[in-house]
Amino acid sequence: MYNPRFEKDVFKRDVRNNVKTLFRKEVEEATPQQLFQAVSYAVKEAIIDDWLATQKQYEKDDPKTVYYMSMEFLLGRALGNNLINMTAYKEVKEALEEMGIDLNVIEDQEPDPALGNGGLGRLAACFLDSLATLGYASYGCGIRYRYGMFKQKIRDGYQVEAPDNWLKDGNPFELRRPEYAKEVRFGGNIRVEYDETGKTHFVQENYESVMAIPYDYPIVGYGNHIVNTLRIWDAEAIVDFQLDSFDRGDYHKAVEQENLAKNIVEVLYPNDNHIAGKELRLKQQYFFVSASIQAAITKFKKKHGDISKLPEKVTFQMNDTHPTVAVAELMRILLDEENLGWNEAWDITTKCCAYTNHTIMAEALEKWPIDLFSRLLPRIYQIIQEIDRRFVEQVRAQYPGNEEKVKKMAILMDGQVKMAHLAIVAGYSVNGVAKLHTEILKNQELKDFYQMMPEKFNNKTNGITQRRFLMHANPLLADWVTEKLGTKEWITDLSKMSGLKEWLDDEEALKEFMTIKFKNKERLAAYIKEHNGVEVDPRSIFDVQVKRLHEYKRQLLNILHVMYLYNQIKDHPEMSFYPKTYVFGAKASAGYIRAKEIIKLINSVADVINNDRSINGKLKVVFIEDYRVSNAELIFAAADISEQISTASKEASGTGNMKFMMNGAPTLGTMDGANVEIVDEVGIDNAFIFGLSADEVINYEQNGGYNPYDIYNNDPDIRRVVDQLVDGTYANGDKEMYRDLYNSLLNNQGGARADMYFILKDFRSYADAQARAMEAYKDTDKWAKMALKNTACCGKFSADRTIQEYVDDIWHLDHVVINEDELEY
Ligand code: AZC
Repeated sequence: MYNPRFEKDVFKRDVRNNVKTLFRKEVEEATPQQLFQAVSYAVKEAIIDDWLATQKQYEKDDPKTVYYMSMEFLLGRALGNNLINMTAYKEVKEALEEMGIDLNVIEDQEPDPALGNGGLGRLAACFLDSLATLGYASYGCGIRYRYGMFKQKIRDGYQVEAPDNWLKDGNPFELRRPEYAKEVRFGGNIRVEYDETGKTHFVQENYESVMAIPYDYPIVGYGNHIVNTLRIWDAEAIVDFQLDSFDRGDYHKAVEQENLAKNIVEVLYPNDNHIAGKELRLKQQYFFVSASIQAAITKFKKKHGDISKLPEKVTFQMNDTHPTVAVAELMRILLDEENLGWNEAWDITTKCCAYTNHTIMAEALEKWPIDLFSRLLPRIYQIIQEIDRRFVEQVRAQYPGNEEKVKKMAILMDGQVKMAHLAIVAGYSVNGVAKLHTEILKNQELKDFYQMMPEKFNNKTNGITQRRFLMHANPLLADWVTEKLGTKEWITDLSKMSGLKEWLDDEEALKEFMTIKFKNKERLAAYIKEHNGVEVDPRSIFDVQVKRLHEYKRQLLNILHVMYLYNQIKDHPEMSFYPKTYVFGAKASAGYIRAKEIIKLINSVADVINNDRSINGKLKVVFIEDYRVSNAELIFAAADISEQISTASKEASGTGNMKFMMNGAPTLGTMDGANVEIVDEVGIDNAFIFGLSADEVINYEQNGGYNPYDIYNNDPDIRRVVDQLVDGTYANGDKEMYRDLYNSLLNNQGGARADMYFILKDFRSYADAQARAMEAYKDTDKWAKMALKNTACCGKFSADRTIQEYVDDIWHLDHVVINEDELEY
């Protein structure tokens, strides 16, 4: 792909100029951060050309557009990724080298835009990348949080949260677009008016409002000149600081509006798979949803006029239930502003909205107290009441006399607004994110809805973008793949990776593959040395679990097993043991106490083991501070083993599992989420599978669980590690520090079953899988083959494949092409 701005001399001149105009300095005097800014603005100029060209093309082709509505976009750094997708990475790297600048150092100056928690937010970012790369018109719609995901510090083994002031040096890639601002209203009351024709009008009065100001963020497609837009909204007060309003005593109101605006976009809620249930969160939801839908309708009407045609040109995908108020907001606009009748409005809405479910964890299902909801969103609540009334009528018609059904399925029930029910009732598509997950939705969690409207349900197994997680994260492997395949096609068609299977029996190729892994392990070891002060041996097995900290993900199982291994090594110093480095990375949501105890335990175990000279460095444990997209890229590339050990049925899909696989790390995991499909692709012999199946787990759950004492009493090794939680071994003699973890494994506590995530139940089987993995690693050739097989079989897990399925089955978007010859640079 050609862009004249990346010609070396032009680019170098631009960087020099930027350093001058931005900082009044010469390149030689500029700080790395200033150079990052200067380079980014030079790249942005190139992007803007394509951004304009894309808008022009869309204007001409008038393609159907998807609005991907999400509270979270976990983008990760932009500079490197933009260069890759502009196919200019290598040229720019060289140009900068000629100026004495190291691109890697410059990239490290960029703060991670961490506008998301974990899987759901990162998936949204991958999807935008794929949409642009495949040439589909799309907007990401979200919130421009002033503070993204907190920065994690580890102090004395404990997690400490620090604010993430990611915007403090400015954000070179974004564009503020005040001309597209929209007003969003909260609270007040609804007055009913009748006009001369007798038509009813609903007028919101005594409300508070804020101005939503969009910031546009370019989403660069790979090598196709397409640049889509992520539109994230900032809030500003609507204050007319006119003296007369002070006189009228409105000063107070002005200050309130100022505060409302400031609070709404202040911070991302750091909960993953868990709701906080705070009023401010609902405000955030309605704020960005209302602004985004208003903007979409304005845009549509400017071109089309006839609102009934909306479903032909627009579709709203709701990323989990967080943006589900979209349904009612669209109804509000159609009813109150476009003056459509209910049936017409409903017909349009139910052809425009679709819903993705990302979890079956009960604590993540959004339900809002009706009093809070109706106070904050009075008109929206009225509309939901009417949707609910009509839906309940339908349920009664279909299941006469079955009030149980009504209770289970109503949107408004027990004083709550059930957002998932709203999404399913109004959506034309409901999808899960991996085969197993979708089956569980259909047969367990959403069974009643599936029975009533089976046609809505479908599966879209998640994927990841190879542009970031292979090309950018692992340039050595990316180049090797291109060389071995003899083509770069894999960059936009990951199924091409299967061509690597030809090299599975080629000793030379396997050696090269493992040498690359080794270099990546050295790179990570250097990072660990710098950030943790711990020396790890790149020749040891890097066994990695990085993801949000959650009990269902079972980091506790992993660390208990490390404690068990340590006991074994101490008891049998002579036993054959391949040196292992266990790497953890995880943020706990700030209020999740047990998750924080697990972090502390991991660090305590690390402390004891890493400082025990008697084991000769056979075992190391590292907790990587502040796990985030940028260091994840280093970690995936360096992993030997991918730990995906959630309690079966709990992890909807997982996407980290795919990133490891792509980078040649076999999965050690349960048959959960997308692990099942990974095993399908790579073959059961190229993974280490253990533990209860989803059916078994569900079966236990439906029958009151199991008794962990049966295991504790009969397995001395397990009993020993569990007891070590309360004998002071890892707490300087303090027997209480981990008492809660101990109790969680053995005793029922209030509503929670003992060992509700089946850690002890799966322990033996996990230890076996660990032992099998170690045995396999000892056979270097066999291991190399297994690792390469994983990379070769990752084709299915590209987000490009996922997005194409969304397009074919749900969105029906039109493919857009930009003809390079027609570009006027
Ligand atoms: C996550 C799921 O836990 C994870 O399994 C999945 O891969 C990911 O979504 C993307 O689909 N869910 C969340 O991050 N959060 C919520 C509320 O589900």
